Amino acid sequence: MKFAKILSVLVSVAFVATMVGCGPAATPVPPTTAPALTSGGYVIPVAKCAPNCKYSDMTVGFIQTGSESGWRAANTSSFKETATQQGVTLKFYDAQNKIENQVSAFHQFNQDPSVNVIVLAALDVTGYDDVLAEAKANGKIVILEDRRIDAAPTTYYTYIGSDFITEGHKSAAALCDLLKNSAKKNVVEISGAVGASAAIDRAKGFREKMGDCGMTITQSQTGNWGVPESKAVMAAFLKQSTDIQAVFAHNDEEAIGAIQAIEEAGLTPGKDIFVLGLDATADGFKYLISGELSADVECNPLLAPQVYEAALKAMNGDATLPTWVPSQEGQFFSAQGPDALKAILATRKY
Ligand code: GYE
Repeated sequence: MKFAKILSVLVSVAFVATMVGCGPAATPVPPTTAPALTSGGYVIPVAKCAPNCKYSDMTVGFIQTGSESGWRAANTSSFKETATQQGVTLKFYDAQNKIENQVSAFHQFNQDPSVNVIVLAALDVTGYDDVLAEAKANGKIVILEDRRIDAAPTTYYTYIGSDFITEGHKSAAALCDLLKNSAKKNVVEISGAVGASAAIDRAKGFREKMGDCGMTITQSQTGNWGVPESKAVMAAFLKQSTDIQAVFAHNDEEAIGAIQAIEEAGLTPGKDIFVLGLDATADGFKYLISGELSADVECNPLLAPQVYEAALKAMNGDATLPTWVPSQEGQFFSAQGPDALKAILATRKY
């Protein structure tokens, strides 16, 4: 009898203890806010001002490639002008086409407490892993503009830029059409800077479609996005062989360099050799209108409004944006005629 009495006392003490709890009352744990995760698995470093952050709360560290082309100048103006219009604080860095400069600027911005968003126009598809990891550790929002990189989508909020492979496809289709009455279809390629996703993907896209009409790339070399270097490259191609029916140039400056070399060789661009460029800048239009350039595949440099809008979404913890926002682009042909092309040019900002 005595043992049963002791046991019942112990049981009741244990129950009371759990109800009342021996120790002091547990502090209520606030409900955990699930990290804002994009579809690419990127954990958004949501800003303190969320969900009501404004452009005036945004300080962007912008890492530009350099100033290698008309396209690049338009891209830079887009970021500077839109920042002023929106009231965004912009810290602009020109890497002068050196990747080591981009990496050190990225590190500087990671260490800069005033910077909450870092925007990168990547010179190369690799080489940023360390600074991307540092940005994550330092709570910096990272957005890629213009060019993609070979990095996991867990390392950046989104990429806003062109579908360069499709631009390559369009280029092949345009040259196929221009060469439809030509028995021979030998094409020389003046490619963009080695390592740049724009050059890699345009070349890939073109090669995916050139077989549609039996085109062959007989010579290929980089013109580093510039006129003088591309002129020298085209002159060397012509010295090697004049059995060339078309030029696939990765931007307008390279196309203009090729045109100059063709004319200096006593040949007529648009008649003896068809030249295609990419970007469709004002300079490109000038040569379309003269007929020296036969086709120009557009690449949109005016990306700043979309990039700042995406950055503000990220600051406010909005995880709905896809990991890639491709640009909408067209293409233009000298066959459209000078009047029509002049009318279009008059409506364009670059
Ligand atoms: O085609 C060229 C510039 O990345 C799309 O870079 C850009 C390219 C553009 O230098 O003109």
